[in-house]
Amino acid sequence: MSHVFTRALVRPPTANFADGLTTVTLGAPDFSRASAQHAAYCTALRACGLTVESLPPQPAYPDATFIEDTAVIVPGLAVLARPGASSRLGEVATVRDAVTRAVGTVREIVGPGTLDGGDVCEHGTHLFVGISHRTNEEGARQLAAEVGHTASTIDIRGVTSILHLKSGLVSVDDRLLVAIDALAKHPALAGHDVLRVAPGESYAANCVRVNTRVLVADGFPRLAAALKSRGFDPLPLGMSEFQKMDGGLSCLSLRF
Ligand code: CIR
Repeated sequence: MSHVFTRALVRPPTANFADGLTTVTLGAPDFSRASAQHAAYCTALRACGLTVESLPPQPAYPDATFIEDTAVIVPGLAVLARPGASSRLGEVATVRDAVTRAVGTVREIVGPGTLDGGDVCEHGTHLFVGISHRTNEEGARQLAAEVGHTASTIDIRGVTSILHLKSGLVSVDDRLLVAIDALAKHPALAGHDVLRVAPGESYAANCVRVNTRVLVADGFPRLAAALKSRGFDPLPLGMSEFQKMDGGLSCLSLRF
């Protein structure tokens, strides 16, 4: 089951978090507010029943709090990613031991493949993999071969509002996807039940199903209401400081 988890790996932001990559123009993040939001995120994961392992902050890698991008974990297997941004490549070595301890069987994406975990949307036993400015076709091909799930790619390089596929497409259960308008009509989603986020709420698309709850960014009431009406139990979390660095809820943990 792709939404049932017992553990999570996280990494709090570093004081130089604002030195990370970003394409948005929302201003510089506030470190102490980011730390508080991260702590609340960890509390929420625990409230969902997860054991949370927190890795040490990495001042050499200001984006390392977005730990999801460093690996893809499916039942019984972890695939270490190969981030497409050169400043983030070294982050993989910093999670290798923890991922190996946690999962046991570890494979990895190798060059010329590149893959950011944020481009991988696991939906039941199918993988949607975003071809983005970070993830290339070769990375997507290697991932599908390692995981053994069926896979389809979605080219998001022309969708300027999102960095990664999961910024705009997530699976909330094995039958329901949440998507931004720009992705909802993609041929790869034909035949799937898709809940479209309302105009003006596209940041909220990056919600995270964790056991009986769905973590949602605070301040996007229409998505929370739509999820409730479908029988889900949203858990709102402040994300303002991570949004300033192009990050969403899923990026802040590896769940397994
Ligand atoms: C980056 O540009 O790589 C980071 N500042 C944000 C990464 C967000 N990760 C994600 O959506 N999975």
